[in-house]
Amino acid sequence: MYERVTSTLGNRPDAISHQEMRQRQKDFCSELPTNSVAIIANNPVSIRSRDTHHRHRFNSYLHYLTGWHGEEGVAVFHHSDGNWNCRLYVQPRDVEKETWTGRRPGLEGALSGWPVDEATSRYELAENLPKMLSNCEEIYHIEGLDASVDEIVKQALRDEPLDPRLILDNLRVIKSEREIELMQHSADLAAYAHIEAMRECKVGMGEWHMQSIIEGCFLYHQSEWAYPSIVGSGDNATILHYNENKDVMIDGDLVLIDAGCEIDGYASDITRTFPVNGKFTEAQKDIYELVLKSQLAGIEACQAGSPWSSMHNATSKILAQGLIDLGILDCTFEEALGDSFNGLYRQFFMHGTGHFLGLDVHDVGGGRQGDGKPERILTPGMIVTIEPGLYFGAWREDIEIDSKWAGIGIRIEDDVLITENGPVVLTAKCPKEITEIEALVGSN
Ligand SMILES: [Mn+2]
Repeated sequence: MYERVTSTLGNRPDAISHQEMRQRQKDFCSELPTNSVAIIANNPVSIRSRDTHHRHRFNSYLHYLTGWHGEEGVAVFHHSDGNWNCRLYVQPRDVEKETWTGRRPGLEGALSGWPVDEATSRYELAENLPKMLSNCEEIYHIEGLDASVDEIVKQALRDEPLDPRLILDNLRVIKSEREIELMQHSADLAAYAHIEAMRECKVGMGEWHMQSIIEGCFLYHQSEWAYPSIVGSGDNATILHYNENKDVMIDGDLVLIDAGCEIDGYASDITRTFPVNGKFTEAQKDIYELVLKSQLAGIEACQAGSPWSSMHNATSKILAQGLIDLGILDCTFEEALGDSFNGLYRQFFMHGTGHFLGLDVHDVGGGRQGDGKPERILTPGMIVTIEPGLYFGAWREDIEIDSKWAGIGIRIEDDVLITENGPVVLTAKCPKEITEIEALVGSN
């Protein structure tokens, strides 16, 4: 089943170059005041059971600036009068330990294999860092990642550390050409994984079978999930973050799959909803076509120069009007829509229209800027998701709906690149028209 995927997937683009990461370091450090230090720590390792750990995932900021992907690793940037220095603290070589836990690049390997100026033993951090911090003007640090670094910073500080994310998020929100290539590849692989799941889907299979097809496809292509895969059939599709994936899929139900993968850390994020038996009922079709119409309007709203809220405004108007037209809401359009976050239609569409996508699946950059900050203006190089949905959980006691809609949960999600020439759907290879889906589901 994977051969036809490989034949159409194409080669994986090269990872981000050292030159590009050096430019990121320069862009970051040039925003720091002179004689300041920025510490970028790694994500902690977390216990799964006794002496077994959850699979470690590098910190996205550390990876963005240095490409480092080991479990340990702390990057320390020192900026002074336009010059900057990047020192990476890593685990030194230790053959005895490496025999148990895997090979380490060590200091020499880190210096030659990563775009850093110096590599130092992790065990010297506790001695070096306090000296450095005592002589600098400003300290930038993300708290809560590495307890040992938190402690050093706390000892050295007079005030709260400054947050380097405020600078880095503005850099990360605009994707470079190489980043877009990597995200296109991530989108292609996720699209094909969804297609495989549709092809293999049969009444009586388990939600977990769909999950195994999708995640098997990721793994086969040296990728992995970017977030826990959601496979919800029937009423399970109306629970937004359902990921138990433990029920058998029943004739007549829909199944909602929200799954995406990572390529060099860059996420894709796709949702498709389709009938388990391959044929939409009239009621399912009514809701599906409404969600699709709203999603297409959301994508069309992804225009450079438009404010972030234009995407949600586009999807919500169509959903509110559509719910009235189907007789699900009995009220005026104004009552249905409200301010697009509090209208009556929110009973059935309770999440946002989309989010930024990048090294984090819910990527940094915050579209709806709060605390008096203006909202983001859509700019070429930004990548967002557009994912409206409608959910009529039969289990919900808080809503009154005709039984023909009960148990329908539909979301359609694509990844969209903002360009000067309008939106580019990176996940366009994943079918979403009713005729395409009906032809594909169970076809294998
Ligand atoms: Mn999403």
